[in-house]
Amino acid sequence: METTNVNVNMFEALKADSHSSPEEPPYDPLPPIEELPLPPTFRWGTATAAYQIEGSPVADGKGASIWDTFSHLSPSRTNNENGDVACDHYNRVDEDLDLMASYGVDIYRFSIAWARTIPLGGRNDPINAAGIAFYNKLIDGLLARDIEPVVTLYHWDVPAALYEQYGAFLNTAEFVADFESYARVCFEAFGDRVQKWITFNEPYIIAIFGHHSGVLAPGRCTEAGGDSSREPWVVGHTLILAHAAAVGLYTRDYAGIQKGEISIVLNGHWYEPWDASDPADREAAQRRLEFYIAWFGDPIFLGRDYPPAMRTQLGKRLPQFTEGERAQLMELAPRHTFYGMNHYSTKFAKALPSSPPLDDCTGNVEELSTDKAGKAVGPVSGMPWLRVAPLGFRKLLGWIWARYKLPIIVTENGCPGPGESQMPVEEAAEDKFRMTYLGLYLDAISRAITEDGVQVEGYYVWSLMDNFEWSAGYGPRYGITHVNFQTLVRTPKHSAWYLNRTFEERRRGSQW
Ligand code: GBH
Repeated sequence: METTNVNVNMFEALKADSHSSPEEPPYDPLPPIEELPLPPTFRWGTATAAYQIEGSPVADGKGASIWDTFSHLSPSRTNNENGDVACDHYNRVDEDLDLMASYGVDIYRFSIAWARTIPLGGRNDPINAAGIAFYNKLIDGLLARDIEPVVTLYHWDVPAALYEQYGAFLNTAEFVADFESYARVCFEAFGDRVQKWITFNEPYIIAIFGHHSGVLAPGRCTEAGGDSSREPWVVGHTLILAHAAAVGLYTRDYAGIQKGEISIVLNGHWYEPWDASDPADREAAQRRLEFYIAWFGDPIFLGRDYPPAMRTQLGKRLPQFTEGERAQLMELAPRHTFYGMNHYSTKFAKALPSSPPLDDCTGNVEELSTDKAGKAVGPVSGMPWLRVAPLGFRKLLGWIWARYKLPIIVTENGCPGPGESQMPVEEAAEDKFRMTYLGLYLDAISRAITEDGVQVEGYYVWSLMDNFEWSAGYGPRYGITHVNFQTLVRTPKHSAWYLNRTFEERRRGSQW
């Protein structure tokens, strides 16, 4: 197997890179990659989402999802691209399974396309046997290669019919009933072989990016006929109750026999105060984390109401949990055995002086990429918002652990390299920037475990392969495998071998 030595200080290279652009702000030196140890039980893998890789939007009876609709709007809101072919994973599943096996992954996190299994989505709608068969083939192929399937029930692709009929998440009672029914179909069909379930991927993004800014499907916002001051909070409420319904169902009817676990994946940046000497900015950073993460984390993992800062600011626009729902959340909170954490980067939080506008969703906080002194948290990746900040990651691991006391699984982490989308495959495959990012973020996990006492159990890199990056189309490349979107040829990047080797070695570390 090919190995790549990145056990060098890449910082100089990164600095040179960022200084090639005159507008790039300075940042404090990053630590060198030490390749610190991880527990022998630590599990690693790759992650994907159905719409981003599968293609075949109508094959074998699949129904349309809101992403099929959204990616075909005119004018385009997805860079004139769509997921009709994507990585053609639907037809290349065997090749992709072999690829993962060659990387030596322990797990594979993928999502089920709801509209493949129930084309119209609803609780009285027919089940599509061919859709079930596809995921059976995938799951059996993983197990045959000794790879554990980790299944996300919902990664942003609600059946279009449910959105057309009742607005999907906007109708809490209807959506909860349909989601619970869909979850049952999945537990019945796959639960004999799947031990780790995730209900929703990133409820914050579904609520805010889908119903506040409208950048992602279904693209709602005040300017487009929605209500950014109200709808995101309704959507968040629905997601919490739909999650609870699925967890309740699983613990009642399936956990005893199938012996699996179920949780949710929350994403969020870490926030540093813009002016660390200003108490208002320090509070703003905390408040921003609560509006991002504790919005879902407190009700789900603590069985509590929304964070007090949210109640104070949002008043009646933040829905109430009924007595019965509170009791349900309290009962289910301790059933969660892990916290799924998607994390990419760190930002600065600056307190805004006046009272927030009605459609504020941040906690009255301005988010910045530089602090008061004009410094960035780290070098910029291929995405302007994504800077290399392993210390922020370590702090967020500690924040989540302190608040929820649950073992953390990092269910997504990764980045596109600067300029990577313009590179020929040979150059893109030598992805030193990504290896440096991954190496530093894995060191942060090691430090969080050994020095801060945080329990971290696994790491799933985003992503197995370059794919359809939602509104950005095929521009940003997050894969550890290069995909040529004309020929669909897959080419492993060096980071794939780096992860393979580094997990082998780190898990043999001396601490354990
Ligand atoms: C994840 O979302 C998704 O689960 C995955 O499907 C996706 O491909 C992957 O990340 C890479 O994007 O408001 O300027 O800070 C991450 C969602 C997208 C949230 C970018 C924060 C930053 C824009 N993130 N977003 S900004």
